[in-house]
Amino acid sequence: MKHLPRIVLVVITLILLYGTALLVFVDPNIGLELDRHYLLNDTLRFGRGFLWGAATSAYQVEGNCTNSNWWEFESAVDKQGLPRIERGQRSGIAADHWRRYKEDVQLLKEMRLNAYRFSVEWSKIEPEEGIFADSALDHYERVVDELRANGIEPFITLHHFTNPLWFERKGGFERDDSPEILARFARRVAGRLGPKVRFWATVNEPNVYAAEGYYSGTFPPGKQNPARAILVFRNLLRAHTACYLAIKEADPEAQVGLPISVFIIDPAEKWNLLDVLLAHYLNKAYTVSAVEYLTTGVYDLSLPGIGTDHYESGIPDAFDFVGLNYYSRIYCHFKPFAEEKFVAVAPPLTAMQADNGWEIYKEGLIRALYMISSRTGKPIYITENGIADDSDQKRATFIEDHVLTANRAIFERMNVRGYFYWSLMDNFEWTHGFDKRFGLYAVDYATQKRTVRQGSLKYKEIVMTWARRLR
Ligand code: IFM
Repeated sequence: MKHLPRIVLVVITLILLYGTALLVFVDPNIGLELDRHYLLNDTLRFGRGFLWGAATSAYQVEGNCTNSNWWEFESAVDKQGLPRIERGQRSGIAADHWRRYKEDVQLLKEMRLNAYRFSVEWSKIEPEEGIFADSALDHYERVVDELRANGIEPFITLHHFTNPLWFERKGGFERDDSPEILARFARRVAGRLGPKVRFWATVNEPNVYAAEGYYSGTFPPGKQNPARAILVFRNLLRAHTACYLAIKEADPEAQVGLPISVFIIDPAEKWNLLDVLLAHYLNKAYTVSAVEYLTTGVYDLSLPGIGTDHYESGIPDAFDFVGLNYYSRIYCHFKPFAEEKFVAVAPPLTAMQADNGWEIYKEGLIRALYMISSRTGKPIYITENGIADDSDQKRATFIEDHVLTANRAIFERMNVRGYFYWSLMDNFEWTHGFDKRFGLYAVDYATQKRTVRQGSLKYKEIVMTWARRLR
């Protein structure tokens, strides 16, 4: 009995410590809710130069990227002997965008968009190391000319997940000299297209590339090696800086940035300190580290129990904008006694979901914008945001909610300069093959006919309202 007061004191102290740790590590915006009716009644604040666009990537739409590591990966099997791509699908001619780009530029125009984000396929431009195919560069110049002739701003991604086979075979981004190898390519492309192209995205989603290719092993080269994932992430960030310098050398006026994928990572149980700490560390490693690298030139990654890395480029501030690819959030749960120390938990059954199981969570967009804006203060382009929705029941609301959330972010003084819907048309969604339908336009792969989805017309309506207000 006489020890009771001390025990009570200890318990109270522990509760206070637990509560303080929760408060320190939990994202204060975790419970944020934006009322839809409130967003709908808000004034549109997108400025005159706002870029309204749609995005694609070369491998996913062009077809015949036969010289790429993904082409080879498509015919490989995993450790269980299962095909790497669902149902063993192959990208083949994809959406035949290589041949149909003129028709596709008209799709952008029809949607009243003023920008197009697309990537150039490295394996077509540099099919052998150091040998550049002028015919491929001619092709991309024609695409740029076609866009310009139709009043559409080209926004080029240099590297969107795929590598030429020669580069993959010699070690890809595990190599110390990989940033310079990509920069040589950047120099060549910017030297050719530079005068006609103002916006450049260097390396698409370095965090996804590293995690999928080297942690989960679902992307090529299919490795499951956390230390390699951390190294590859570092080299991709270094590659960004090297490409930034190469492009600026070709055209000092160019606007060069890095598109980062931000999945909001929330704790599966808000009161579980282990989940909260895990979410904190995962967000920091997966996205915040890339944003901080941009501003400071320092790559500091620390995932307790998985790995750490520290690298200083000595070149801070090598970016003009940040690209934000935002789709959804995931919940994480810490499992101290399991072999796999943490797992992603499915969203609550009540949550609206896309066809690929991603929770529809518009508030995550403003949380991601805030995370970037508070750390960089630089312009942000939403370089991807979209939904896999074959039945087209959710697309219109998804687009409206996310665009109006971006509008809200502008009201809150975040420097949002553009919005690109992913994607212009249905395409090869990596390991899902053609099954997931993100497109503003549906593609019938038997005929390659494009048909506008009704839900996409909401996007057109928003852009037209914006244009009318500026008049
Ligand atoms: O299709 C991809 C794209 O290549 C990169 N960002 C996410 C999209 C949807 O999964």
